[in-house]
Amino acid sequence: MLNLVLFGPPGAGKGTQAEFLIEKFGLLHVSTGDLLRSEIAANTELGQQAKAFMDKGELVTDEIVIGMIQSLLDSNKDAKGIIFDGFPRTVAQAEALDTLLNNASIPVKGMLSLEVEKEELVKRLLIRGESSGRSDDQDQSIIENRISVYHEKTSPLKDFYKAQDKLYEVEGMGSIEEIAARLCDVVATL
Ligand code: B4P
Repeated sequence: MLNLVLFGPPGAGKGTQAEFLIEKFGLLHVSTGDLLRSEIAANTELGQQAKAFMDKGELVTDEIVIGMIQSLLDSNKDAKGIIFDGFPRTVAQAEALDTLLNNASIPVKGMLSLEVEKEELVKRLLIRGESSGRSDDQDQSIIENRISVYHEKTSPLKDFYKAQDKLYEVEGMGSIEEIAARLCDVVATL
């Protein structure tokens, strides 16, 4: 199974690039952000809990997110591979994912880390905020908080995967097509 972690700060292009990768390599797309937004739209109890964190630009608790991933893996055992977009975001989530996948002998093959400058991230998210209706994209201070949370809690994951020899850093500046081509080149070697 070709299991990949698509990684990067908010606005790095994870969701955008996942669309290219799922089509080219026939992978299942798992975006914890999209899953959480569906729960919010359906006004479930989980969605209500998640919304309180997401509106402030904070991470949702590990317990909620890991539970969602666990049930998703259980119901997609026949997938050709999975692209994890926006997950894991903490070391605890990465450890839980390793346990789930290693127990099933389908480990993560690689982490693709999109490298983008902070000014560009803020610019992209403010532009998306004009049309997306996403409350976490509307306000520069919430966007800045998301980027700070990324540096504090999420970026250490690069070392986690580097220690396993699975980290692939990819330039995330440039056109969407240029970046997609760089990612596809890396995935083709895995
Ligand atoms: P996500 O939905 O993952 O949102 P994100 O980090 O902002 O990334 P996204 O994928 O949406 O943006 P992208 O880079 O594709 O998470 C939202 C929230 O959910 C989190 O803050 C957190 O609260 C919660 N959450 C999610 N997963 C969690 C977890 N595992 N644990 C705890 N909490 C979790 O694209 C951004 C924009 O840039 C797009 O509009 C795109 O069009 C544009 N863009 C992309 N590439 C471009 C390029 N090359 N040039 C110009 N624009 C580009």
